[in-house]
Amino acid sequence: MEHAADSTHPRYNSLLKRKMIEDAAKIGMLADSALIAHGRGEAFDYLIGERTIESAMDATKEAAARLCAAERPVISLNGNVMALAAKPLLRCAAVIGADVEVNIFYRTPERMKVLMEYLKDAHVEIADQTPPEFDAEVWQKMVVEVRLLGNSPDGRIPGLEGPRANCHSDGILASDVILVPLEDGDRCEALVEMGKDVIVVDLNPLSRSAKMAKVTVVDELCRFAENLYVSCLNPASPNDNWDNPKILQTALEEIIAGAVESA
Ligand code: PTJ
Repeated sequence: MEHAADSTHPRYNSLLKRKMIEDAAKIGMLADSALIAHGRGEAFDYLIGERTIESAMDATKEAAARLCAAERPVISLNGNVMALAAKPLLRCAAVIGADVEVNIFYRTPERMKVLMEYLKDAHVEIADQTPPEFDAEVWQKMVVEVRLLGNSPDGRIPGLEGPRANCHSDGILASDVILVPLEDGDRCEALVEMGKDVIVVDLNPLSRSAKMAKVTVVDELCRFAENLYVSCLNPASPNDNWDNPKILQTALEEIIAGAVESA
């Protein structure tokens, strides 16, 4: 990837993610407000020390446990998520046995076309990149079994107005456990209202989505996706006594401590 900074730059990872977002914007994958959303995430990541805090790792393991134990697990992908982590999340879907569904807030036919094409290409690439844990033939089968949904929605998320409610009746609508990274508050609430086990990734522990979700991972999406893959290789059992408010409180305390330390 052509890039303004080399890998020795102290902010290399952050610059690399900006570049991924910029490139995705150029090809029409993103909502107009995507860069604002990314900037907000960056600010929180800066305060959290650009690292995976212990409570986020615990939440990631719980997410893996629930997704792997689910009957109809689905990973929902929006523009920002596709730009940053389409391939790692496809790898996770293959291990979990989940479907992926492109489901965007600012839905236009033009964006959906670009996103679905991008997803198909990523799917083909992932099938050819066998991780060391798997035999190539087994891996290819696992990847091929991941359905790529989003193109022909025939259902709607109840309680939401407009095209953002559109989804697949055999995908998001039928899911029991759903991973919605970087979700907006309304849709998160609507999915919870439907009785789904909603897992959110959001660096802002104060966001409505973070507060609404059953499991919230307060971590940067790319780090989360890598950790989720590893956790899904050897998942624990879901914890029925999961204390999500405590996870949010711990993240907030880490952010405040980080800000005080660096002041
Ligand atoms: O592609 P679309 O149309 O579905 O639109 C996607 C965006 C992200 C633009 C849309 O859902 C949106 O406006 O989201 P919000 O309400 O800005 O919320 C995004 C949340 O994700 C914010 O709380 C950010 O702090 C957080 N965030 C942004 N980037 C990251 C992140 N959290 C984790 N990792 C990131 N890389």
